[in-house]
Amino acid sequence: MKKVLAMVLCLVMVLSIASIASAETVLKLSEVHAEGYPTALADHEFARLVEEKTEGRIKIEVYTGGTLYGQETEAIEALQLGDLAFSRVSASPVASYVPAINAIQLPYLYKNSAHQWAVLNGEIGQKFLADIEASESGLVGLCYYDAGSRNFYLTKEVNSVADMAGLKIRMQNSAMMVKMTELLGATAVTGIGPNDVYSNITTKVIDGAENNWPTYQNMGDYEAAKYFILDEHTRVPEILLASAAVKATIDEADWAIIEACAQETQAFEIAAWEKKEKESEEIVRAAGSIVVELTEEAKAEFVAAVQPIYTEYGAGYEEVIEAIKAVGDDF
Ligand code: BDP
Repeated sequence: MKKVLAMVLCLVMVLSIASIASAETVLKLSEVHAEGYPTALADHEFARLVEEKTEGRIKIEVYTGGTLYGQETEAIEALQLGDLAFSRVSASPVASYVPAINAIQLPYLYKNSAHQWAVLNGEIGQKFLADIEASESGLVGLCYYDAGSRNFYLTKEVNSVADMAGLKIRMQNSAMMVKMTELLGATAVTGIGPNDVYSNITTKVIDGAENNWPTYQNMGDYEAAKYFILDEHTRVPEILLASAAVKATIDEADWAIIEACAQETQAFEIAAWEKKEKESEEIVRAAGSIVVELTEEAKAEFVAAVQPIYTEYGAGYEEVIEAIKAVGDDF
């Protein structure tokens, strides 16, 4: 009798272990930045929180350095197909699938970082984030992260809009950003993932690119293009995206945990961002990068040159653009 009981107990244990194992859902997250970059740190924190708060039911594997998808448009399409669960991407390529997102990343829209964050974490920004899912793009926006401001970096010195003429500049896969480059008189080159910018500068396929201090430094691009033009043309936030198709397979309560964990990582990323932004600036300056501070007149020329974007990409969003600008009165 005892033997039978022991066997039954054993069987129960084996079966329950098996059911625990099969109840674990493993989801992938794709990231173009290397380990240690602020967004990559946030991805891992997100994975850690989700595993902890779902008590191991959901495990997120983070793939950094663009190893899963080298271009964010590829990752976004994988999310739409349900082949990928999460991807931390820049808002620029998201607008190719959810055009409304262009309204929160128009050139020279924000006065400074505080203005941008008051908008993104206020009613306007949260509505745009929710619109990603409502647009039926197959994408779900979980939270915004910081990416500072973007600036051109080139192999040639630029002090005015006229100096931009004819330069071949790698831009993100975004029609609006391409248009902006053209309005400045340069030629936009798309289809190059951020990890391939350095090699394309050294082989002279492009004369440079544009990005924030951390990407310029972390990707090593500062070693190929030493002029960093502080024109601060855009403030493009990062977005942690999820796949709507994958969301549909997850228990509702667990999805609520996922959403809350994503929100929780925002402050974590912003803290890491602030530290990295300073460090990167110091590194590139020490390495001999030439930082061009545009004169007020030159900056005004850049701002004026890109204004047609507001008519083309801001059409239908006039009121919200005014509201975004009005938030800036407090800063
Ligand atoms: C960086 C963003 C990254 C983009 C990259 C780019 O963090 O998500 O992929 O720019 O220019 O600032 O492609």
